[in-house]
Amino acid sequence: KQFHVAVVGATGAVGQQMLKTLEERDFPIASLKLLSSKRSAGKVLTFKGKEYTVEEATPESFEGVQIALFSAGGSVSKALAPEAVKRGAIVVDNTSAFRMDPNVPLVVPEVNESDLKEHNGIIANPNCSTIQMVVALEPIRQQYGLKKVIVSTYQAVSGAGLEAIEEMKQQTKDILEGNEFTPEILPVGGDKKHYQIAFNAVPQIDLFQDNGYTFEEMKMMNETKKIMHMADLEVAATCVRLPVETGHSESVYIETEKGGASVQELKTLMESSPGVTLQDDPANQLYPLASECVGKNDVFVGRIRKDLDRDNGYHMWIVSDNLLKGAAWNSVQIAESLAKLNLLK
Ligand code: 11C
Repeated sequence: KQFHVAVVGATGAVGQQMLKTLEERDFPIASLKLLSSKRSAGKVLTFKGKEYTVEEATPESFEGVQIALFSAGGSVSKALAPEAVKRGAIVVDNTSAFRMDPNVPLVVPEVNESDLKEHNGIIANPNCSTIQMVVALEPIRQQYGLKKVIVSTYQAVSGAGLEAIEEMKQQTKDILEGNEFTPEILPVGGDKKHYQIAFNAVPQIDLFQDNGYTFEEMKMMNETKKIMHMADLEVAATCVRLPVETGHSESVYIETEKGGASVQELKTLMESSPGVTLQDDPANQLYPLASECVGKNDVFVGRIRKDLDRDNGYHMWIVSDNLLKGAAWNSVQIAESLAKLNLLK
């Protein structure tokens, strides 16, 4: 069976990875529409050796589309996802527009694939930093129970789009050459101030909320509870941007319900967990690195240690390509699950 597919935001950092992933996975495509905002319409992109002209996304674009992968920003999703659904498409939305809507499943296939059955047309793809964390934590939850999660992130600039990558590269060059420069995009395009990202670490991703957390931090906390069906999970996040092009890293501390698991038991569990590659051999300096995860679909886990004070406390380092498992691959994986579960009409 083949499907009529649309990619919305095809020219963006995630959109480009979506096309690459659909191609690599050989997703069964009967027809493909590449859509974007007015600004990027007219660009020509290649898919499986064939050229496609990107069209401006309008409500009518979705006539005859069965599955639409959206990654063109929250406002585009809010305006057009319901229009796509009205025309019979199932939407996999990679923005935060619908994630916390109780009528919208928020899905990471390794964790809660069966939530797809409850969909009402829109399925939300979680935030990149949330996805890689829950892939590693779900097997631990299943085996030992999970009480508490404290995460600090070390996030790549590609999470903020192609312009942010460009800004980091240009700033690095300007600093090395001794040129003046004015930060214009990071930490957040829409905020009042902008800071240097090159040779820096910036503890702000997305806008601050009234409670002192940023929206990125709130996404990690709220989405984790929703995906894992654990409204009572204690979870706190601190999200930091680093001058890394691609690959988010996370230092994660957890407390399990049942204490007593050895580090070796957790390593063995990670080795057999779907979507996880264990890279953990301190004696040989083996641990996950952002530079090594780029272009790979898995979540890489290492540095697993027992907390020295708490028998049910563990520390680990979780790394993944934020544009792949964090975005494009998870979206395409959802599309594959929908096809497998016979949910695509
Ligand atoms: C970042 N996590 O790294 C963000 C990007 O809600 O899908 C993804 C934003 C989102 O900047």
